[in-house]
Amino acid sequence: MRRRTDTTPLPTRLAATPCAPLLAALLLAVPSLAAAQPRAAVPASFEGDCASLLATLSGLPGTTITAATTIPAGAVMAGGRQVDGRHVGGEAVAAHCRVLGTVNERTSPVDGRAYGIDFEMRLPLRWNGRFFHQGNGGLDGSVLPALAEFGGGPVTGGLHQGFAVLSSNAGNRDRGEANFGADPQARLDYGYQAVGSLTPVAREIIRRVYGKLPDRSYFGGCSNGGRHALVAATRYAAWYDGILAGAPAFTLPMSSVAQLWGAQRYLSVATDPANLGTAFTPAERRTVARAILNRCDALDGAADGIVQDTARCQAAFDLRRDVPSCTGARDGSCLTEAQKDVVASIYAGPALADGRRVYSSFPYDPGLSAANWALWEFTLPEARSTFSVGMIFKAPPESMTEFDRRGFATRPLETLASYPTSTTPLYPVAAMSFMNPVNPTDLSALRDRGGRILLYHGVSDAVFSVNTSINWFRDLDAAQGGRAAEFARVFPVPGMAHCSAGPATDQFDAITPLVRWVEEGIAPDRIVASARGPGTGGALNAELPADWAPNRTRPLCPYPQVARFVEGGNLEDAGSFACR
Ligand SMILES: [Ca+2]
Repeated sequence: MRRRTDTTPLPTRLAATPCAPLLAALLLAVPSLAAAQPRAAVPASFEGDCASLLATLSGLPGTTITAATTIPAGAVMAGGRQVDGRHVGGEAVAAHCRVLGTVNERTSPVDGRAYGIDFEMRLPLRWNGRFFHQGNGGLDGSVLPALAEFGGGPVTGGLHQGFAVLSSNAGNRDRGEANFGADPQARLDYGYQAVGSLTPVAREIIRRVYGKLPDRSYFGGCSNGGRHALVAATRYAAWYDGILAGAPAFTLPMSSVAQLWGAQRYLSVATDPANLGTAFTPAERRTVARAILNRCDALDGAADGIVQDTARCQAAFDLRRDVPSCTGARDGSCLTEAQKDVVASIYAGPALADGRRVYSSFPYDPGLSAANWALWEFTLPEARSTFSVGMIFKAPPESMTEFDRRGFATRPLETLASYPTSTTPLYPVAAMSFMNPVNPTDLSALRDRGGRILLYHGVSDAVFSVNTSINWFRDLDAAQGGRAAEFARVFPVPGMAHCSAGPATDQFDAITPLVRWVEEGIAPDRIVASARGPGTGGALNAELPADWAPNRTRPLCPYPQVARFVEGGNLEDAGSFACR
């Protein structure tokens, strides 16, 4: 039975709390670290007028609510796709209230600009009793719609499933630019403190709107959003029960340094220095992808254009041996020895002269043919990593004019790799501290309260290596005496690029299996993913091989298991594959 909700503003101590520096009173409302048993959320509803929430939510400490509006059923769609600016297909998301607000509005004493943790919450009228904190990507800086959607063509979303969903700008308003790095507090907010400031506000909003705190709370995102989720798992475990981390950006500052180093390497073989993509052209990448498939495709029992057994493939494939070496001019069918050196070194990952690794290796996988792979290798190092390394991950920051788009080309790796640990009196916390999960192999607080953590990661992710997720799991498993899978699992997505795309089955619902794990104790042994081919209704993936069924399905398997073909089955159907 749905619970009728009292929407009267609660005359709690909160209403009397002055706008103290953030929310000491709310912080006291952290739930206890008890009850490790699975427990399901109980739905409730909001039956008032969304506009009334302006009054209901007044007086939240440190918080300004700026709007509360009704979003009618169908105004937002889950799934489907855009055609000529019109949404086609998908399912209508139910009516909900959209609340906009800001926490910690302030003026920076350093750069004089206005900062605030802007957020929106989407609150379903028929609520499933759960909170979903949506981590956004890149450098944050804008409030993306709080839909909690995942995968290349979302098949559902947290809002569509009835969650109350929160999204924020993580404390800066630079819309993906890095100028906020001048402000020390904005750095910390981007790293983790925006989550710490917003979570108690969101919980209190839920309590006032529905009359109770969320029964279960989830945090999910991909890329930097996956990093936010992992950071929450270590810093704010008391507030979250389920963590969904897609392509989580472990050691993001060092990943950005690795991107700059990789760009330097590509520059050495680029035929046009103004276009790094000429170092390794689309035709050349397809040649390498074919060579990988030749060696590795059948290792999983199915010659189907997907390399499921990534680990065995690394032993089976040899770039120097298996890719033809050019004997004349480069024509796309071969690589020069210099190109092979560059590509092999980038896959191996950067290391300092004394052998210390700066960033992880990457596995060979045919997904390097994807446009998204090239975007991260050739475009974003200059277009983003220069700015983020200089302005956010270095102390003191360097302005973009000083650290220009070619500034990266002349700085040695040793210099670049020293930035993320640098500090000054004005910037006393190093990027490697404020960006990373705290001791990511100690998740005992999350584990002990029955929390669960689910990672997914594209095997051809060119910026955040899937190996970082696998290495994390192996370290966690060692720390947990081989029992990490009881509360943490990693699902590699073969062929998938960064968060989506590539020759892959890249649409899936990872929220439902996580909820079932947290609330029913049923661990996810496989997640069925599907392709986005022509006619399947979702956003079209133009990079699918023509010989794949448009609606091909595959199981995503928890590492170290691999999807293996069962003799006699239909090659296009997930049911023909076993995780083992
Ligand atoms: Ca295969």
